[in-house]
Formats: sequence, C-alpha cells, structure tokens
Amino acid sequence: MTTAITENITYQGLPAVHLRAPNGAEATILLHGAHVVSWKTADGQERLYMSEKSEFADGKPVRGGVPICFPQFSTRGPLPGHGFARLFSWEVSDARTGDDYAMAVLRLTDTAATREMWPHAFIAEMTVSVAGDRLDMELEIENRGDQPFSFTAALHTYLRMREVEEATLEGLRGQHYFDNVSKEDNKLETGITVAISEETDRVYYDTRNPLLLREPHRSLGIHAENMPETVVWNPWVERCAKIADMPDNGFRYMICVEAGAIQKPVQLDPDGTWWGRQTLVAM
Ligand code: TA6
Repeated sequence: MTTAITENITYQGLPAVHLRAPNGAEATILLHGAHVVSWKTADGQERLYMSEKSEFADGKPVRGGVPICFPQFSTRGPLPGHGFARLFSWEVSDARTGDDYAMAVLRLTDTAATREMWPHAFIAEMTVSVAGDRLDMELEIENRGDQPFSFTAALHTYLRMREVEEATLEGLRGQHYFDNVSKEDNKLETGITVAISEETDRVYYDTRNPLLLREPHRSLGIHAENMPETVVWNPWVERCAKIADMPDNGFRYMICVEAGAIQKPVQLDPDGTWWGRQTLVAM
C-alpha cells in the first residue's frame, strides 16, 4: 500500500485529473465534460471502454468512458443529444485523498453559451472517487436561478468487455422498459439475465436492485441511487458501423449500463439541489 494521490495530467492533449487510491486503483477524469475516461482496478485491469477513434476536443463528445448527460437525456427534448454538459470544459473545485481513497470534484456553472441553449442558472458538480476496487460517481445539480427548472440526466457508463456476447447482466427481471430499437414501450423483462446478441437500446424503468454484470473470469456490481432508470445499450454490427467515432468491431468490447433520471424529469425549485449516483464494484 502507498498513499493516495491526486494530480493534474494531460490525457489525449486535454487537461485531466488523475486519481490513485492507496491500493493502486486509478481513475482519470477529463475537465472536458467532467468525463471519466479510465478506471483501472489495483490489478491494472481497465474496466471502462474507450473508443480508439474518439475525438478529444472542445465542443465534441468523447466516445467511451462516462459521458454525463445533462440537462437532457438522448434526443428527448430540443437540446443537442444528451444535453450540453459533455461538450464544455468543467473546472476542478476539489481534489482530496484519505486513508483509503482519492477523489475529485468538478464543477460546471451556466455561461452565456449554456443559457443560449437552456435559459437557467445552475451549478453541476461531479464527484468521482476511487477506493479499493470501487468507483463512485455522483452528479449534483443546484438551481441557482429564481425560477424552477426541470431536466433529465444520466451517467452514460461504457463498460469494457472482453467479449460482449459472453457477458450477462442480472437484476432486471420483472422490470418494464422502453425498447428504443422497436420503439415499443412497457415491455416486460422476463429473462433472469440480459445478454447482448443484437442491437440493444433499452430504458428500464424504476430499477432499484443492484445489477451484476458477469463475464467468464470477472464480474462487476453496479448500483445506482436516486437515478431510477437503467439504460442498456449496445449498437451491434450495423449501427456500430455507422458511428464515425467507433471502430467497426467496437461493439464487441463494450456495453453501456447507464444510471439515469429519465422518465420523470427532475423538478428543481430555486436553491433546490438534486443528486444521483452510480457505483461500480469490480469483483
Ligand atoms: O443511452 C443510449 C443512447 O441514447 C443510444 O440511443 C445511442 O444513441 C447512445 O446513447 C449514444 O448516443 P451518442 O449521442 O453519444 O451517439
């Protein structure tokens, strides 16, 4: 065991914060989008997928890691897809270490550019901490204006898979979901596990149970708080081939398991705050 570290680094030419927990687990967060781009457990295994064709530039989304969707999930509204939080540079407002963790807090406040798209005063804070083989990500939103506002949000986590077809996701049985491929709503999940063998794009409603993503030699526990929806996304062969910033075979090595507040927009009064969290535990 060594001591925990937080340091400023450059990742793909952009400023980033690097966290290292005393056991050697690491995370890297770009200031651009407060985007977690890497999470490695103490044994050195990368657990997040990052597309080798991703762009890393102001105003462009990063393909992989954990994009923050705010103040709009997907195309469910007039804003750019998944909102604007992932397009702007955030600032580091805190970086700390403790006996067993390293953590950083990144902050985005409204600017003329955000108000042009979404006329509200807000503070968004993303807190990321690594401790042992656990990654905690918490998004907090505060209404700094004098009018109520509403939003949808998600942590759009791209998990790295050795081979997605060999993976199974447990914990969604009995849940209803919107199928964004067939556009059918309120489908019932009847399988004990969800496996990926075709294009999959689902918003599961009201998911309260922890999830378990199993691969042949490792697993990941996934737990969300205050983010009732779970999104499961894999573009599969044809859609992946159309995604310019993803290699054609990229779909084989990823699955997005996202935590979101999507179906029922969050309403925030002036001075009100909301938070949502996703925790990943490597096993
Ligand atoms: O969360 C799933 C989803 O909304 C899909 O419908 C898919 O389009 C994906 O996100 C990626 O969106 P992006 O805007 O990053 O290409």
